Amino acid sequence: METIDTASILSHFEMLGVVRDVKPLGNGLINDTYRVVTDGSTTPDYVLQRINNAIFRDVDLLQHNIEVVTAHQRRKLEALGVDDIDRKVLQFIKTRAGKTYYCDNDERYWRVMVFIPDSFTHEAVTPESAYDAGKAFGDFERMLVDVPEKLGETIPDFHNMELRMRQLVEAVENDEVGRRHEVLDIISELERDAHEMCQAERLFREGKLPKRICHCDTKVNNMLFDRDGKVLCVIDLDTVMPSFIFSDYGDFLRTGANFTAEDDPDISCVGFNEDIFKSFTIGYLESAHSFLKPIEIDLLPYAVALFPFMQCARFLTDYINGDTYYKIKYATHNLDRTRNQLALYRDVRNHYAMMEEFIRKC
Ligand code: GN1
Ligand code: MG
Repeated sequence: METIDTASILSHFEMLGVVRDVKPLGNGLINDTYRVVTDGSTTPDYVLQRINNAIFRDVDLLQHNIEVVTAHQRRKLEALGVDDIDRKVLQFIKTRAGKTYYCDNDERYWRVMVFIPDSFTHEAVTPESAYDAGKAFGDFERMLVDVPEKLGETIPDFHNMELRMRQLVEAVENDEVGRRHEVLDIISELERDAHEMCQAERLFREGKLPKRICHCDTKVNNMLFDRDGKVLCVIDLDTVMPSFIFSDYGDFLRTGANFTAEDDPDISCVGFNEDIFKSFTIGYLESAHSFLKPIEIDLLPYAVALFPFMQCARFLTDYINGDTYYKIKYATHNLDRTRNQLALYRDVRNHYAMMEEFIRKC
């Protein structure tokens, strides 16, 4: 394991207090995250994060997006007279050079945020918290409809299903580590449905479907809750960028409405939880219906299928490539994730009629 001199990294940031401890935080698959504990009760704790710049290649653009978005959120909440704003918007600490990130001598990129006290992440939701989560993501998107500048894409074509299929085909052709023969059945199932699942890109090219700023990584664990299980705020803002608005809806249900974790190797536990779907949908549409176009609402059930499908293709691509993208804990971790997401995708497809009917009623 690499050794990291956190004291030296932190010394570049305008932080308060004396650092007592630095320990790993959260379960993100891309960045490395630590909680920085400071001495005494008058100074905040902090979150130190190493931004994975093999994946986020333009850290300057990424941090600029985040600064624009959090400043915009803060202004909106202030205008609404909301209390406790520091618990509802992330706050980044500047370096002594006035930036919100620091690049060390080994070209590793770091940033520091204030840790929101008494906040928690969860890996699963209940029907009650799913309703709150729906409202929170709808509010998040609604707040960002009038961001005063055009944001760049921190990962170009991030949720472009056509690109994800091309990346899969390329991985299969190269078969870098000789795993193709293990997954032929999954590849052909994905290829069978690819045309249908790529419909968003076609609608976009035809000018029928817009892109707007959305979060693009609405996993359940990318949200902070307070002690009573109420949503405080949305975190992990690296992927906030223009995309299809239904991404946030579909991607949340991918983790929130799966009966089990996205990497549960026992696929008999995988399935689409209708109760979570219903509460999340009610909450989401309560805050998002005012700005969604009819086509964006019509595509919601499609998005619920698209995200496990896309995630299945992405995990599978990474497995075939020899696990170069997602953090893994054991050799077949990405394969287990792939099968899990495929099982969820299949089950979601059996719920199309129910979803359409429910969304119409909402
Ligand atoms: C990654 O960083 P994390 O764990 O919140 C990934 C998402 C995937 C997710 C799958 C930048 O999110 O797109 O849906 O893993 N983020 C990136 O669990 O690729
Ligand atoms: Mg995360």
